[in-house]
Amino acid sequence: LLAGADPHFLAPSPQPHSAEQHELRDGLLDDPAHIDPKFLYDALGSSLFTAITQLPEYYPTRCEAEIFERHGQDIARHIGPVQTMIDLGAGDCAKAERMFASLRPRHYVPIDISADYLESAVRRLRLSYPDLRITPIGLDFSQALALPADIAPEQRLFFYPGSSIGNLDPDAALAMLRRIRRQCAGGGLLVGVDRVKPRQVLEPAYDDALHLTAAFNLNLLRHVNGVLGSDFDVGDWSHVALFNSERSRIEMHLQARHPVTVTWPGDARHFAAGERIHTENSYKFTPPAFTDLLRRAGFDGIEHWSDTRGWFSVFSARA
Ligand code: AVI
Repeated sequence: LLAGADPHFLAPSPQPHSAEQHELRDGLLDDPAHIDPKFLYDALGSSLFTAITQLPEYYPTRCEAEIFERHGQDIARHIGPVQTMIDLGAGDCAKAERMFASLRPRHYVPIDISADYLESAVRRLRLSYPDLRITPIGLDFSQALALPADIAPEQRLFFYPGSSIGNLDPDAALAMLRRIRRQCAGGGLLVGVDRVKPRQVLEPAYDDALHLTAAFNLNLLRHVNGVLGSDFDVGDWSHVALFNSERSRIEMHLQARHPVTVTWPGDARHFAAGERIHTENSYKFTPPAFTDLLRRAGFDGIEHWSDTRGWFSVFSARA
């Protein structure tokens, strides 16, 4: 009866209500706990990732740039004329920009979950390429791939660089490639893929001397606090990156430095010292394994190019 006078009565429900909150809650209560790597990419996380790509230890970006530089014309010949280039996970748009000279797209559609970060990159691009039509889309394309209907599928070249496909588990990677193929029948896909190599090269790329990757991983907890209303303290956790050779993937985890209880509206979870939250996988492929994945997704006309050390490959395929 006195509900109107109780300041707590109309407080938001303590149960998680958004889809993201549900997803986070389920992952945190799972055993072992996990958080989807998309939570790495708030505005600060996206900036940290851009910084990571400049680290001496993080070879993928430089290897891929070398491939585009040395084989750009060959790649463009394989693809043929490009009307619309759809950039999946565009970030700062720098990778696509490197291909503009050889691919000469008329329309560029960068898609990224971090819409603010994308907007500032697009503002810069518009100044440098006044004749290029640019349609930025802020979207979590891991969920759905809705594109403007006025772009005919055969005019679509999907650009999926940086080995981001490697951040999906095998089933999800296959599903994503199938979804892309359905969206570009008669068009194509240009995709960057990181290759299997010795642990001595792989692990420092994900655990660098400047600890930027540690900051990138830990920042996910601050992002999660904002979304879920949890009370993660970054100081309670340390960054772990290791190569799981059986599953051909780098794994990133956050490991409790001491016993920690994390709470959020409606729930709590206790973590013992040393207990981990799995935050990311980054799969590494051999060229035959990735060719096979593309074929299973329905692509053909598959060709690939590699850097001089054979650490990274770029695949072109027809849908
Ligand atoms: C975006 N993605 C391809 C990066 C990778 O290498 O898996 C993300 C990353 N995680 C740690 N460092 C970089």
